[in-house]
Amino acid sequence: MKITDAKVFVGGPGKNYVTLKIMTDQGVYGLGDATLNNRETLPAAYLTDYLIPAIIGMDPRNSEDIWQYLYRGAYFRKGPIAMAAFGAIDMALWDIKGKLANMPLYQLFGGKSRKAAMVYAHATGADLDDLMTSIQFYVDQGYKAVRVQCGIPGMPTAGYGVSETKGDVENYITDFSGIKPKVEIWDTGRYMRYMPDALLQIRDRFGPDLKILHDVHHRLTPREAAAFAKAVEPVDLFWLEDPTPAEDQDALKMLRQHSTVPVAIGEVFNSIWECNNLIEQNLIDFIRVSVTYAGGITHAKRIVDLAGLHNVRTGFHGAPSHSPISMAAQAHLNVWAPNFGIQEYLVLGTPECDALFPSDHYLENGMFYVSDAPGLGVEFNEDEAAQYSYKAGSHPIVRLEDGTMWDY
Ligand code: GCO
Ligand code: MG
Repeated sequence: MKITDAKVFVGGPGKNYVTLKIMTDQGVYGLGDATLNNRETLPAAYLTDYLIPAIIGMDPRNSEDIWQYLYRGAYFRKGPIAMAAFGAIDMALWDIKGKLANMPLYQLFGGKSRKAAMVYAHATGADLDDLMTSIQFYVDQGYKAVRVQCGIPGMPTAGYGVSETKGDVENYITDFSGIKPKVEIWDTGRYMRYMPDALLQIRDRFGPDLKILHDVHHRLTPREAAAFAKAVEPVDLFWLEDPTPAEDQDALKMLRQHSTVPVAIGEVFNSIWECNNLIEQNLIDFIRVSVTYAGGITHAKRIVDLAGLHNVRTGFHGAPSHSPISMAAQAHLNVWAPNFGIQEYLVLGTPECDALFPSDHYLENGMFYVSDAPGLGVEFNEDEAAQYSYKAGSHPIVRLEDGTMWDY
């Protein structure tokens, strides 16, 4: 069996999904996602210029060897661009394998460990009142877990995950349009003084059962993160996400010494070599990599297994930038993984997105049910894809009030 050709498509409804389709001499094809949010053209070029020509003629069933070929063969390896490109190929090869076996991928991993995967939604509010409305909106739909972000009084701009506009509380997504980044202004003091009590009010309003998550988006120093974690302890958070920029991994020790708040990190990681110390030293509770940025199913599964040895659970990244293809790959891992924790999931189920990526995966009462179709269980409609093309966009950048650059 041989890979005969592969194509890359960039575009989608409101998103630049980078979709890879690998064809074989037996008519079976596989799909992969290489969407690297706001740098989408780069993994697409990596695939088209370097990787696709190299894999043509290979046996697609040898997904492990092909992964090693891509990774070890690159010499200058790792990094989100390369790993997203490797990841798309890897997903597509697993998709082919599942179709050949006539089995959904979770069966190839070891079958189902649970009937469905708990997901969390993004609640947001320009202020706390607004946020309460947003949380209620998701609770009413049966969600068991909600990430909560709200505007901070006196903060010069809205803050991470928060709309400037009051009432914009359902499926709010940061505006990434335009190639020149917008500037947001951040004030740590105001955030630290306001947010712990706001979180407590949320707990009081919604009771003990709701799983409450909060994302700091890398904005605190190690000492501030430790103080914040200590302050939010009575809230009983499901997790505190990205309290610090995680390059300085030893910094997490300070947080651990002061608090037992569960910590989730890893959405910007792309290899097991960024996760292993945090996992092995029990500095985190949830690992947040995604199959897209972390080299596909082959590599992400390795991270999941390492995490399992140390009682670290999964909490795969599921920002709207991930296409239904990688979300499907994660859905298969989620029903299998013995150490599954939770899945981030934003309902983008617009008719346009469903038409581009038809599938039988579905969400009900805050639980994600995986399709039993062979492989990933997602289709890609090329006729639909023809109407979309790349649209330039960028993450906002963050500065302090005096102009100092900060982490987005
Ligand atoms: C999350 C993340 C995202 C990122 C986005 C950047 O927890 O979902 O923080 O919202 O900001 O993926 O591209
Ligand atoms: Mg995050």
